[in-house]
Amino acid sequence: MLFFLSLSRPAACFTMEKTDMYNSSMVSTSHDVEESWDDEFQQLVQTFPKDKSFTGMNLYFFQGFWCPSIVLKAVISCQKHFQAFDSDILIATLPKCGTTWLKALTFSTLYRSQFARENNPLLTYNPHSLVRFIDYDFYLNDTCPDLENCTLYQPRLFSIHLPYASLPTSIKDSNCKIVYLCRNPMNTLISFWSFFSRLRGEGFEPVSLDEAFEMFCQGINEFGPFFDHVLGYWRASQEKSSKILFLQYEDLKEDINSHLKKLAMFLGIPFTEEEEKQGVVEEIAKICSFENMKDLEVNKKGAQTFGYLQETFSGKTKTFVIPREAFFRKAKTGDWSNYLTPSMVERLKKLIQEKLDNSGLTFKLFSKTSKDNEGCMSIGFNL
Ligand code: PAP
Repeated sequence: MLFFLSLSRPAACFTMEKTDMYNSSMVSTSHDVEESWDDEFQQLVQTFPKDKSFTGMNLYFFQGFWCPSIVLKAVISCQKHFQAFDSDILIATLPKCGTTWLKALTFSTLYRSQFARENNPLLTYNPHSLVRFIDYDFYLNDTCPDLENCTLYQPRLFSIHLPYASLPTSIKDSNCKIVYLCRNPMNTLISFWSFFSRLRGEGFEPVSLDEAFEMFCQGINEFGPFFDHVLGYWRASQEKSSKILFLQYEDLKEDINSHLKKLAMFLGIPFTEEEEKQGVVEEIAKICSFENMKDLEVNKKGAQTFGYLQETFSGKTKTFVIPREAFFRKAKTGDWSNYLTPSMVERLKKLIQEKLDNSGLTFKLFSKTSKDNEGCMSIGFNL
């Protein structure tokens, strides 16, 4: 805790300490959350189509995407109240596309001059403690939180799962920068399904892979449809390349060093010749690597709590608690080949071709680096 005692940002300090105090019995279910909604909100959501995700969570179709009930109110609040600064940096992802990794990489790159190299806070804190979600953290229990000094360092660095079209207007209209990371849909689905299967009984009741596959193809999953989310950011990044950096998990796995340089350049703080000579790029890549992060004490034990502020909607505090080790599974680029049947692959391949047609966007199904594919069945598919 020494590191945080030396900082004069009480809100962030509070966050870190609280995180370890929760346990998984505090997970809010969709049912709990919906019970806490007042009559006016209940009436409003009645107008939204409703379905259940393959994770077991209730979803509401809102502004063209499937919003998990646990964050629906937070999403509406942040759209109304969040004020972006021109200097803000926003990490945008669909769940299971590499959020944890991108948080680690962006935090380490953006703030590298603000802590000693050997004291990277990632060594003692999970990336989700260091970079908080706008939707899953700050607005979960507070309609209008004070976010002026809510991050440990400056400029402010946040994360969000919302599709581009539903971002708060001030994010789209300001000069703040967005780093978007996507992942091929086959790995996203398998990562998603495995994650929630692992959490069965801890507030989640996921379904079979067959059912999950069907729903994913229909676009019914958290913040989905998958392709709308990806294409929304892809098209925006084509129009505004200085505002949105569009990255793919598989590319990062193939060559992390060049992508770190690209990231630093985009953030306006390119690595200097001196830093490159000193091996700073390689050092950040190593600290943020899956192999390093999954073996850190902080990531092997305890639970990560989302939505930590104490003010509540209808007197209930919503929390969302995940065992930290669940964020680090296999991190392979071809793991889908161990799960999906040839007919599932064929169907998803067709869907990818149909959805990405004329967009200029392609997905890699396997990495060119054989190390990334170890343990994956090579069934020879590529797009
Ligand atoms: P979240 O939505 O729960 O935050 P997210 O971090 O987006 O999850 O994605 C998790 C995936 O990233 C996992 O992939 P897998 O299921 O295929 O294994 C996880 O293993 C992988 N991952 C986590 N940390 C890293 C890392 N440092 N480098 C590369 N991949 C990582």
